[in-house]
Amino acid sequence: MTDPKTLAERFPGDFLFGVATAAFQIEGASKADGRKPSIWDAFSNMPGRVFGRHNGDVACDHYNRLDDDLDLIAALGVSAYRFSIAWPRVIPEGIGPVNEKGLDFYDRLVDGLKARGIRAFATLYHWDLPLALAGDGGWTARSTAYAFQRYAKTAIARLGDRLDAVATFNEPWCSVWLSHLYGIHAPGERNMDAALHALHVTNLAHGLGVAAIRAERPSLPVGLVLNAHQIYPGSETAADRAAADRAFDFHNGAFFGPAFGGAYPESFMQALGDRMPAIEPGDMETISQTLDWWGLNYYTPMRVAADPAEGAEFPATVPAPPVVDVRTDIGWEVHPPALGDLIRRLNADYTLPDCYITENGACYNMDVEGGAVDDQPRLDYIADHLDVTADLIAEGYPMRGYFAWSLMDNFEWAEGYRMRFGIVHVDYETQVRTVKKSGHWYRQLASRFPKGNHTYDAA
Ligand code: IFM
Repeated sequence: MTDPKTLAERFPGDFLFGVATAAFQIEGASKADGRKPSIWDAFSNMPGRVFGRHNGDVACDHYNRLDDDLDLIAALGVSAYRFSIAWPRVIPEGIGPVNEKGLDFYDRLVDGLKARGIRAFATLYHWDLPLALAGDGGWTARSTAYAFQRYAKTAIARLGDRLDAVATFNEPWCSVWLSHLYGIHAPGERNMDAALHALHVTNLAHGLGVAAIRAERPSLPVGLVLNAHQIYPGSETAADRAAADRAFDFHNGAFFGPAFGGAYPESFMQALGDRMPAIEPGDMETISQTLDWWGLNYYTPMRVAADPAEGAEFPATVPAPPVVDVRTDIGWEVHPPALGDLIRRLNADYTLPDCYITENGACYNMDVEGGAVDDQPRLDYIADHLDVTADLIAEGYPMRGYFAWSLMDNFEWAEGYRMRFGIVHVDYETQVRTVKKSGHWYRQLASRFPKGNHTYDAA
């Protein structure tokens, strides 16, 4: 269903349509106004880590183009903007002095959103750990959780009065497994023991962050953004189904279990518990404080088979091929029903609060031709996933909003700038922004909201 008017009819009037970004991917100005390096500044400047050795020094130059970009967001007709705050701007060395100029930037950002009647959804951590903390072990060191707690308190003390929602972490799956076990993201470790430490320290930091945010601003809705995986077995054999269960516990349960149930999954602890760092008294209570909302970042399903290798490490799975060969330009399988299957499974397994789809979108690398970008496959991808979201609402799931990833093309981590997810094209030579076909379509949909029975007062 791609007619925006018809699609809009499927959503309640107060459904939130937004766009999302993250600081390191768009801001640039990596040395401006007291910012110090993050682990991604260091990682992207190492040989062989990021495509073309691209880095975040300039990115979309959003730091210097803030007002124009806020106008762009407003022109897209959305009622919410999800962005992240850069810890290395606010507390440049992770601990120690607070950088008022760094906070000033987010003050301007939030004020600019309010002036345009757009809700502000902030994320405190979207992977840009201050590099100075790496010297202490980064996310493998328990001290980093306490450093995060102070950063959360500092950011919320300054900005919390004008935020509409805050998330502690974006996709801890990436900053834990992808960064410490698979070696793809900064700091590029490939070590299960390090990853298990990063897992518990990150979960603890989330809990400490929730407490710090609530102590500063009890009325601010606090959440956690998870890139949960819909995991299908590669076949109906018992071995592959058991593999899918193990994969669920490893990829989802290690985050959902502590946050929404106060415990790591049993199978996970049986296999890896003796390699976990000390779980101190009170940790699990801290991690499992009730949240006001959670965010799902969904792109593609995971398909797994049992790993035939003798003694393979938990979860002992290997990738299984997609059932249909429809992929985006980054190679990710397109399968919208997985979004529905995932929400149903997660709500069956855990008691979850309101859900926002905090990221969904597709990588297609079409360029500007004749002043326009025809990215019909991205438009179709978004429309199809919104259709599934509407089905979920009709089934009674508390889906409250949808943020397109991304507002504009940006630094796609290990892929550098070659992979484009924006509904707005960025010419990195000139920094000219061109709204793509998907962006024009999204505006026609989003600008119909809030409508009718809405509860939000933009003033
Ligand atoms: O660009 C990323 C984003 O930072 C986190 N979620 C997935 C996106 C696409 O890979």
